[in-house]
Amino acid sequence: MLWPPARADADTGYDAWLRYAQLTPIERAKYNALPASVNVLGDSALLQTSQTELIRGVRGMLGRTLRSEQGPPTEDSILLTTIDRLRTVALSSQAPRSLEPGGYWIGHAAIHGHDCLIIAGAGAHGALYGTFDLLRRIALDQDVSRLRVTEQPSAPVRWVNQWDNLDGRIERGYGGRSIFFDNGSVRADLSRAGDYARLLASVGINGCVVNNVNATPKILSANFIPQLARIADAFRPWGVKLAISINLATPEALGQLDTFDPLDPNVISWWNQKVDEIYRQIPDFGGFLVKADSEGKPGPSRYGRTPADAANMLAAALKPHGGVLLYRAFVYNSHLDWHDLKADRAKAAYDIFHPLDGKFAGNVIIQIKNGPIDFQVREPASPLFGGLQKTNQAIELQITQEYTGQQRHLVFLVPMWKTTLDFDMHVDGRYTPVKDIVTGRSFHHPLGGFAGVSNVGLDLNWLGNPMALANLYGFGRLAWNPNLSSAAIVDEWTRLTFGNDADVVRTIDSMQLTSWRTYEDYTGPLGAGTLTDILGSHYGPGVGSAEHNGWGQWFRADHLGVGMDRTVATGTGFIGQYSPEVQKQYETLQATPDNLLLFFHHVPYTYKLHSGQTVIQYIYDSHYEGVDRVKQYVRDWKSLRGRVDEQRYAFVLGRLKYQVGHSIVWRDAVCTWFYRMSGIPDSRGRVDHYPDRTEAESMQLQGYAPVDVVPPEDASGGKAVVCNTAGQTCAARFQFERPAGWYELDVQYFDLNDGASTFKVFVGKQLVGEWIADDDLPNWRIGGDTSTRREIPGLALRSGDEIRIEGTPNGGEPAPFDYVSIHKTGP
Ligand code: GCW
Repeated sequence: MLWPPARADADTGYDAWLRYAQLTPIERAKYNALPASVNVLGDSALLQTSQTELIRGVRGMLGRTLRSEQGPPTEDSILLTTIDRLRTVALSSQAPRSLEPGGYWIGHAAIHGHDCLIIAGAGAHGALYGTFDLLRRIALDQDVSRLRVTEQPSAPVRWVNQWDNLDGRIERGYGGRSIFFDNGSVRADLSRAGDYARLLASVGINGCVVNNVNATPKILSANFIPQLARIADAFRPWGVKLAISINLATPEALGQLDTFDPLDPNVISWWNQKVDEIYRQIPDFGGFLVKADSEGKPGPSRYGRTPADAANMLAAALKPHGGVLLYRAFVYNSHLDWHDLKADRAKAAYDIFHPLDGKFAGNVIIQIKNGPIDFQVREPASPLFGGLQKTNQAIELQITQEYTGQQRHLVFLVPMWKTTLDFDMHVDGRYTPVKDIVTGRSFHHPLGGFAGVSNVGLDLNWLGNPMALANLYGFGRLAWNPNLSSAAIVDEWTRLTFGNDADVVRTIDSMQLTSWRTYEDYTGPLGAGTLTDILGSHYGPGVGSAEHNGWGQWFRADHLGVGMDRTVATGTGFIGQYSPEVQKQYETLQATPDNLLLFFHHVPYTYKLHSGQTVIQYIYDSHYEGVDRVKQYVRDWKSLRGRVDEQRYAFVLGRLKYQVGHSIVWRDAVCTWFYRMSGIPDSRGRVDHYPDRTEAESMQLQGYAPVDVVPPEDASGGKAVVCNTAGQTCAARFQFERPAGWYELDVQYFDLNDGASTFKVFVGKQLVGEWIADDDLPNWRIGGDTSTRREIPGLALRSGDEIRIEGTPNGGEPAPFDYVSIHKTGP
């Protein structure tokens, strides 16, 4: 008998980890004893959602359509209900009596003599989460015949934040335009919002802040609230609450008052009325998120008031309706004095919020970024987690890969998040890992949890890369249970996303699990931070951009040494914000782990790491190793050809090949920069020495002209060539003078986002490569953001061959390129 193939040949990635792809016949047989009907007992809409989802999933995976029934079962059945209702039909079931909201029990019991598989939630939310749990187990090919599961979420707040602007753009979004807003209004078609809520609910996420923390007052105008209510309607069937970011100056900015002082009675009553207006239209509204006194946003400091004054005023308005107020601790002075060796941005959150501990209302939650700076590739845990014992907290994690490759680079962030969540703050000498603090366990707070900046967009695959969905999935799973391991989370995700083929699972799991370290290796060594252009896109290399300005992302490199001295003894004193036990881990060079060395200490380049290597040689070596690992990802991925649907296979392969090229750009920029700064050569002779390269500026140019690239380390030799002769094709040629053999020829060119130049490569008269530079990288300038590699493998070259690159400009893009690299691939 012929079975339909287990995988479709094309998968856009839209269904993410909820594909419900048909299982193999052997896998399916495992579920033969599953009941034929599914009963709903209870009247919540979420139970109906659960039933529809269960039918959808079972039909997809097992090819059977369960009978949809209401009320107590009249045959063997799957029963969807709440624990309270379950007691009315099955007194003897083993469902626990008390569970946290969102918790559930899955087990078997006889009801009126019928054998039932029961999913009973603490409330209807729990039944929905339990339904997704059962479906996940089936997709993972697990035995469900004797299931007995009790699960409950780690914390009540499991929210995502979207940084969507009302015009439809998303700040730091890399998956297309907003699914909520367009052109100043909420979209007419909100089907994507509903599908997003389904994805979120499937991993237990129960709230979504839909607009940018850099919030416009307009979101609260009278004609906008009904529009928000439509988004809430799209979320509601999935138990996801709508919340919004607000601008503290709104009462003034909307023109209704002449102040926004949080202690002014008119301001207080303005907010009370506004909140009432919202709840009249959105009864299950979640609450507000506030960014104030941060990066130019208005805040209570304008009136000499504190964050507690502002937060409590808003919280009081929300309280009668059950809403919460999330106030971000990302408050700092972005005009610090670089010359002041004691100045330290990392200290800001603790300095501002720790003195206010105990002053915040019960429905206020302080939302704290995992690290004290800003979503860098590696940071220590924010000391503020240990600095607020009487205040509810939530950890803010960034799913969207702002500083970690913007979804073009493969970076699975769960291991990074776990590093923070598992970090013991040793508050009062007790075991107090960050995960126990934010979930409220350590200091006995009922409120708190997780906020993930997700920034999905209209791209069919949501985040711009199907592999990046592992981060959204992982965020949800960790928020549910921060004790899950990275390996367990990624293994679930891979199986749900690509199926259970053992080679596929092993390969993708291992790529994902090593990817953060790989990215760190070629972008931000030893805790120096992501060495990107911090003044621009935060994407490509821009090593020096963090220094000599007020933003405070300094790593203080000079010709002798590198690193921020944050010690109590001689530095900024930041380390003093931690408990004594943690101070001991960071205050001395001996105790500090290598991977955070430059975050905490200033050391000479010749300083020896625990590994025995010098700092400078580590910088060089790690960058070369990082690139080698990305090259290996390409080979690993290629081994999956035919085992993953062609559409996602080709897409991911394209991204990984791009990553190889861009990791080389990163490697060369960082190594060259530190070589120039330190004057210490690479002991292995690689840095600033590229025997395979021919620089464009040294070729015979026809129409092309050399230009200096800024910063110079972002291009090989500091220069590129551009074709500025309008409407014409330019050329650059050189002679190949190496022994005959098989070679790969790589062209390093710049793909600017304001044009689509055409490139052609000839060997003698023969055209061997041709492409259009039409990618949409985040810059219109020649530099580290736009430098891109084109590989032309399998060329039989002979000494004396003329190699010619032809470039035809388009739009604002002058067909720029950097160099040609040719390396031997065969005899
Ligand atoms: O990481 C920085 C980002 C800003 C962002 C800010 C914040 C929304 O570069 O784009 O603004 O953090 O978290 O408020």
